Amino acid sequence: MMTKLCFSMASALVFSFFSSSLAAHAGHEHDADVAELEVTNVQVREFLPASSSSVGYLTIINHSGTPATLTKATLEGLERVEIHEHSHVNGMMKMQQVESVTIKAHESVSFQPGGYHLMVFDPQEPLKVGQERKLTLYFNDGNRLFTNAQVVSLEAQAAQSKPSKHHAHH
Ligand SMILES: [Cu+2]
Repeated sequence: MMTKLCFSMASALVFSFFSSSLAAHAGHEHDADVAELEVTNVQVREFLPASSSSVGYLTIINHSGTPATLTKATLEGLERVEIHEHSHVNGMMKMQQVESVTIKAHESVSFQPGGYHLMVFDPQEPLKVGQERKLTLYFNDGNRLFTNAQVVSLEAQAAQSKPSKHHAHH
């Protein structure tokens, strides 16, 4: 009796912590309802001289019928990664850290100049153009996604991310 009570209290604590993900799954009966996520165009820019941070971009595609919420990212060999967004405040472009980014069901979110981006700090060794570094994405339902980030130069990144209203693929 006592054991059961303790167990349910512990469960309640855990569940309240993950309440948003629980709510998202409410009504689903499948036991393995893992979000089907795809990550593409993962790149991180080399650090510029005398700069303490650099920036990473990627696209997360959510193929599932359940929203996915990214809460954290880590990059191999970097002490710290933050999720940032750019926003316009009173006509000024402002950058701020965000707690999470939600990718709605059957939609995608691109981390790109002027929008969401990963801010990376404190490399243990310099990032070199052409390297690949393991990127881990953490989601609020406990899922993790592993991928490789390509280290690119500022020039390559600028060339790729020229503002364009059209898709320049193919
Ligand atoms: Cu930033």
